[in-house]
Amino acid sequence: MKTRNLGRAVAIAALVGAVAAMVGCMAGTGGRGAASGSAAQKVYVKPGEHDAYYGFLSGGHHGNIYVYGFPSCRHITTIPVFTPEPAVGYGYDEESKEMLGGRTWGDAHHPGMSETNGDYDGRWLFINDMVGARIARIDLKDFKTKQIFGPIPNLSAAHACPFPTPNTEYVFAASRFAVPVPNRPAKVEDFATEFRGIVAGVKVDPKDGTMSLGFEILMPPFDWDLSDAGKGPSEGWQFFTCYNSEMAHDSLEIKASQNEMDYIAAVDWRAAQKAVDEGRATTIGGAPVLDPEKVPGIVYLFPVPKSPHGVDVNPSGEYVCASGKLQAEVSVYSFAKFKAAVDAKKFDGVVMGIPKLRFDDVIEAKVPVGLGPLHTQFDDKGFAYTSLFLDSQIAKWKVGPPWNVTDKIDVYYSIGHLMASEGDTRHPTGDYVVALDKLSKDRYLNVGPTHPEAAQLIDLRGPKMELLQDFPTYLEPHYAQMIRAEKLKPITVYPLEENTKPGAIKRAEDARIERKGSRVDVYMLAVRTHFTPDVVRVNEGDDVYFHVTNLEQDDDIAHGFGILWSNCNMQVEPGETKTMHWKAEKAGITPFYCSNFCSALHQEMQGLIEVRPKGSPVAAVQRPDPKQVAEIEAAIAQR
Ligand code: K7E
Ligand code: CUA
Repeated sequence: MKTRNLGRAVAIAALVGAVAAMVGCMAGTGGRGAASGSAAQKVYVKPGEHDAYYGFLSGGHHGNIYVYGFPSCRHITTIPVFTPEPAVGYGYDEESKEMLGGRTWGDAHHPGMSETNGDYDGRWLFINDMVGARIARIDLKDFKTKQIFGPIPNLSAAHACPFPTPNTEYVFAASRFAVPVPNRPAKVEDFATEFRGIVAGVKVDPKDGTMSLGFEILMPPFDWDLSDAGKGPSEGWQFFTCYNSEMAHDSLEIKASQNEMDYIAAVDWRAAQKAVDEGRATTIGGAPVLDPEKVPGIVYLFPVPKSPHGVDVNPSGEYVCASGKLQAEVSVYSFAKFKAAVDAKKFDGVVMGIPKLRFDDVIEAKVPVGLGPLHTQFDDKGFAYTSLFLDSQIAKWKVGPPWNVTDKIDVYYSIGHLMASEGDTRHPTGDYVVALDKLSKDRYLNVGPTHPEAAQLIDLRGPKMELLQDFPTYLEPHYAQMIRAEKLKPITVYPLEENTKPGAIKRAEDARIERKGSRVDVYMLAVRTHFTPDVVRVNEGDDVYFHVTNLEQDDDIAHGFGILWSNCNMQVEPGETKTMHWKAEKAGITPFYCSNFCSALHQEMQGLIEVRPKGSPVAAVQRPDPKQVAEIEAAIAQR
């Protein structure tokens, strides 16, 4: 026994030693590969405390936005944008249903924060629906989608989108798939002659963010891929990468990889808008379209090796960085050289009316980052971070001589975009980068063949990048934006006095049911713990519109409104009014209830719709029982 115990003690001591050595070793190398103890502390945000950053991750073909807190990597909320969301009733109530226009999906790739002087100003978040060529604006005052602009005419999908300009004058969209413009019957074999690409400049109203079409430019039928806005010296220019300059219409994975060089298009958006304002555009599909053959000086091309994907302008605005997917380098272009060549008219031919510059006249440096470079972000110390899809790594490199790679870190696995804290602004904060990995494989508990997407938080503050945390996301973030939390000041209730919705009521005595023909409008109040009216009488065949006002002015007291045996459900937030249409299909009784837990008597917050046989006699206006109204008013006054 004794010997055995001794043996065990020795074994335990050895184990403790080994663990200590391991921890020491990990700390010494910055805990790479696996998060160290210090990494755990760096992501720990105490219960009740808040994160330092908001992160907005696009939901990809889920069509929405995921909101995370960093450094904790906690999922805080999801903002429905292009896809209906039944819990809050987005796409179910009349207003949001109209905004979605009958579409039930979108493919959201690139969130773009509004900017002032090249820095995030925290007003709006724009996001593209790639497949639908639409752009949505989310108001960061209440984290709600307020406008969906599009489908933008003549555009076949918008991937290079929206990438706002430094003062949010414009967001952009460029067609991913070329089609005939205007779209008409055509043979796919005539791709090179009949098909066209489009770059669209979408104006943003500086006061309220409303989007409207500024201009479109007819482009060669290449696949326009990504974009970024010039800033500082390059402000006023918007850069777009493309692939398939071969103009193949089939077997793209082979045929679109033939050319040594594809292109970046540089658009002078002020010149383009001026040309439209001077009446030099042709109207196609209702849009003012500029043809570079007829309107010179609005767009130029310069070559980029090997099917580029991302294009990113560095914080100073001096360099335009593009990554050929099939190349092991980032190509860094000098904006000054580009501008000098344009001013000297030093062109190397013309592509469909667009002057082309020589590669050697614009290139500044080639940085050997590694295999499969896709996207680049920046910090506050003059370094860039490029995602490497094939190597499953991030490469850190010096922006400026000697243009060398100074660090690399493994990511798990197959990284697409990456997002640095305010990393695409004039003043990145240099704290974190999030790797948005395409494959998670073995990183999480197995949930069957559909794995979650993998995101990873990496600390940029030390000399070496340090992996801090893995966190899974639902399908499928592409790009993201990370903004310092103090820049956002969202409201917590809608002030009742500002609620001017036509269906709004603010006193129980205004609750009523009005009928015009077979249209019935129910003006309903929701307040803990009652709907007024809670008995609604209608006739079979009526179209009933419930205008529900939540009278609460307390944080986090939302009421739900769900109708049995229907698709009708919505959440009404404090001070808000929403309208839900319900068809009285069948005579009988249909209950409705508050679907959002709101109070101790939440379960009692319910009511009945009495559907009478067709043609039953009904009053033009019904009001709830005055005694009930008095009780509700008394309860409201007591709060
Ligand atoms: Cu996934 Cu920007 Cu659509 Cu790159 S995109 S990875
Ligand atoms: Cu109101 Cu639950």
